[in-house]
Parts: sequence; C-alpha cells; structure tokens
Amino acid sequence: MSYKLTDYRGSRPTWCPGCGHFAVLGCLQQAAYQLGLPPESMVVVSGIGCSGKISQHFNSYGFHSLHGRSIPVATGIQISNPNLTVIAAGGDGDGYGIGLNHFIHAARRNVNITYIVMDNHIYSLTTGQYSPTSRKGFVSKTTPKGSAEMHLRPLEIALAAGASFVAQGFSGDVKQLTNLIKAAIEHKGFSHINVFSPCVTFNKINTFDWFRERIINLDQQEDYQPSDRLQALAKVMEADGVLTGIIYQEERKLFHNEIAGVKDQALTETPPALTQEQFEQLTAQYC
Ligand SMILES: Cc1ncc(C[n+]2csc(CCOP(=O)(O)OP(=O)(O)O)c2C)c(N)n1
Ligand code: SF4
Repeated sequence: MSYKLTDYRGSRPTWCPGCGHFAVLGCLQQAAYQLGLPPESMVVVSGIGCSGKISQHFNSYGFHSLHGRSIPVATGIQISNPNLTVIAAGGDGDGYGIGLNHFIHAARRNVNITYIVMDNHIYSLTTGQYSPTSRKGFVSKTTPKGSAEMHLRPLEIALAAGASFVAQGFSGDVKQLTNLIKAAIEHKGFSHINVFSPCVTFNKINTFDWFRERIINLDQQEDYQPSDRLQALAKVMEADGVLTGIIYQEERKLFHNEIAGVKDQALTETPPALTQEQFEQLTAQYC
C-alpha cells in the first residue's frame, strides 16, 4: 500500500505563525512519506514544550511523555518492538536540560531511535527563560542581566558520548532537513539531529536571519567525509557548532541486539524464555 503525504497529518498545530517547529513537523512528514513508512509502523515520543506537541500533530502512534523523558520512553518502545520506527523529539530545554543524562546514555548504548531536538535557544512554552543552549549574556526572564553561563554544545556531546549518527539542520532549509531526517531514520542506531528551530515570539535574538548568517553548510563541502569521529569533532569545534548536514555516521551493534533475551521481533511475538513449570521451580527456589 502506498501512502499520501496527508496520511501523516495529525491534529492541527497550535504553534505561533512563523514558528520554526512547523518546518520540523513538515520535514518529518515529508521524510516518512518519501520513505513510504506506514503511519502504524511509527511512534513519535515527545517531551514537554512547544516542541513536544509534535507527537500530536504527526499521525502515527504517539506518546506525549514527561519533561525530559522522551528518550527512556522511546527506548522502552523500541526494545519492546524493534520493528517500529521510533522517533523521540523535544526542545533544547527538554533534551539538554532536564533530560541530558538520557541523551548521553542512549548515544553510548546505540539505541535504534531517531532523536530530533528543536533547538531555539530558549524555553518557549513557559514564555521565555534561558536554556542550556542560550549564549552567554542572553537576556531572558530568568537572566535579566544576561546569562552567566557558557552555552552547551550538543554536537560535541553527541560525538563524545558515542552517537552513531550526528547531524544538524535548520528550519529555514527544509530540503536539507527532510534529507537529514530520512537519513537518520534509515540509519541503524542512535541518530541525533539538532535542528535550529527559531521561536519567533520569545527569542528576538536567535532569529531565522541570525542562524542563516552563521550557518556553514557541510553539503557544500564535497571533500568532507563523515566517517571520522575525531575529524568530525574538530570540524564542529572549529565552526563553533553552526555546521549543518551529516556530521558523523558509523555502523555499530544495536542496543537491543546486545540484550539477552531480546529478539528482532515484538515482545508479544517472542515465546517466553521459561515454561510455566520452570518459572514455578525458580520462584519456589528463590522466593
Ligand atoms: C518536571 C518539569 N519541570 C518543569 C516543567 C516546566 N516546563 C515545561 S516546558 C519547559 C521548557 C520548554 O522548553 P524547550 O524544551 O526548549 O521547548 P520549547 O517550548 O522551546 O519548544 C519547562 C521548563 C515541566 N513541565 N516539568
Ligand atoms: S512560543 Fe515560540 S516555540 Fe512556542 S509556538 Fe510560539 S514561536 Fe513556537
């Protein structure tokens, strides 16, 4: 069966007109459509934030989880049924603040999910507090005199933590972003895409133009090979994190294939490891 682009359309977005998150949703829908993925074979798990609403606006199975907890929920779903295409999504506050630990552990484990972070350098749903990716000096409701902190560098963290696919996109370049999401979904392993997705209501500094003026597009550098982690790290650091394109990709054994008893099939289709009799003998022995 073939699917129409409209098959991936969920509830009508309530985002502000011009919000960068529209492009992320549109590109995810385009990517799923171009890959011909059945909506019922996909699960979008999101955290809390304006960005977190994406699981409602995309038509598939969905789980609008807790603030910062999209990755552990997505990990559980992926392990329970490795046949599903599992997307975790949220904001920079969600993923790099309260949820940062999950990001690092999913990367080193190589959980087979695509993780999309809509990075607008601010907490938007809560009306404009600084976030981990806000630049030093950023003035917000919680930093009226400017942030005193150096900003967090998600690509460097992803590379250092062992992510097997690292990319960055921009809501102002939907062609590239669609291709990145397609590549991330097709990649077997933990795929991280940081997307510059401006908040047009609460962040008047990091606007579409602000990003456009700074971005260095790796697609225009034909000699760049994304297979060398050290080179990728150097490239990201050299460019102060504003590269777009596929930054790093490697093949590595998947997390669920490393766990004893977990098969490449849904848990519901996997025969129990013990018979009822064996189970009762064991419980009698130890309980
Ligand atoms: C445990 C917990 N702490 C705090 C909050 C309040 N809260 C909701 S969304 C949010 C930040 C949203 O920012 P971000 O993740 O960057 O997403 P955006 O709204 O910018 O898309 C916070 C702090 C919450 N819902 N739950
Ligand atoms: S507040 Fe900002 S991030 Fe939230 S919907 Fe509006 S523009 Fe988008």
